Amino acid sequence: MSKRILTMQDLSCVGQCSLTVALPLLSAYGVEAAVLPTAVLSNHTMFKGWSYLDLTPEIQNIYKFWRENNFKFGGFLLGYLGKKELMDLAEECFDNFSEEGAEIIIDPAFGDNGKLYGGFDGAYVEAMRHLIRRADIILPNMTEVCFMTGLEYREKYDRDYVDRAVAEMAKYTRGTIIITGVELDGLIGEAIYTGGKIQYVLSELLPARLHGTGDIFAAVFAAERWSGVGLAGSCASAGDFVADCIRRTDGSHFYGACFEEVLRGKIKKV
Ligand code: PXL
Repeated sequence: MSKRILTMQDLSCVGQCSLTVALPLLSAYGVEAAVLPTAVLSNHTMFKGWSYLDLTPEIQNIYKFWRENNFKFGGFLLGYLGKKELMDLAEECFDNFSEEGAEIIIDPAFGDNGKLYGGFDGAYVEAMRHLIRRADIILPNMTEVCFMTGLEYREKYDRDYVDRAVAEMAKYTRGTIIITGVELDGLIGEAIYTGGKIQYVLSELLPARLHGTGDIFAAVFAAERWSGVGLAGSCASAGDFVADCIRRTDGSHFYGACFEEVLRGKIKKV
C-alpha cells in the first residue's frame, strides 16, 4: 500500500534531527513524504547558538496552493514545530488536507531529561497538550509527559509510576499513548497504552544518550506503521534501529546519532 503522507517539523541545516532525519528514513522505507517545514534553523538547539527563520507567515500561502491543487495526505507525522501558533495551523492542515482515515502521529518534541529544549515555555507545552487531542498516536518521552500533565519528573521509577503517567496523559487524548525511552528493570523501550491496557516493548539499555534519537524513532515507527506493521512491531523495529544507530556513533560525535550507516546496511540487505 502506498500513500502520500505529510511530515511537519523544522529544518535544521546542521544536526541530525527533524526533517533531515525523517525524510531519508521515510523514503528508504518506501513512504512518499511531503513536507511542511515550520522553521529553518542554522543548526539544532543543542549547539551553543542558532539562527531561526520562522516559516509561520508562509504557511497560509502554502495551504492556498495545496487547496488549489487538491492535495490530500494519508497520514501526518508531527515533530518539533517551534512556535505555539503552529498548533492551530496544524489543526487547519488536518481539517483541510486529510484523506479519509488519515492517521495523525504526534511527537511533542519539546524536551528531554527533565528539561524543555531551548526557546520553549509553558505556553508552548499548553498548546501542545491541546493539540494532542487530535492525535491517533502520541510519542512523548517521560519529560514531555511530565510537562504536559504536571506529574513530577523522576530519573528512576517503577511500573506504578508509568501507569500513573499514562493515566494522566489519557486525560488529554483518546489516541494511543506510546511513551518512549521508558527505563525499567535495566531495560529501555516503550510503554504502549491503547484500549485501556498497557504493554511494554523493552530491550537492552545502552550507556549512551544521543540527541535526535527521538526523531529517528518517530520516523521509523511511522514508516513501519504506514507499511502495515502493528504498534508493538513498529516500536520494536524503531527501537532496534535507534539502538543500532547508537552503537554506530562514536563518543566524539556529540550532536546526533549516525543513522546513515544503519540505513545503508538495511538497503544493502534488500
Ligand atoms: O530532536 C528534536 C529537535 C528538533 N529540532 C530542533 C531541536 C531539537 C532538539 O533540541 O533543537 C531544532
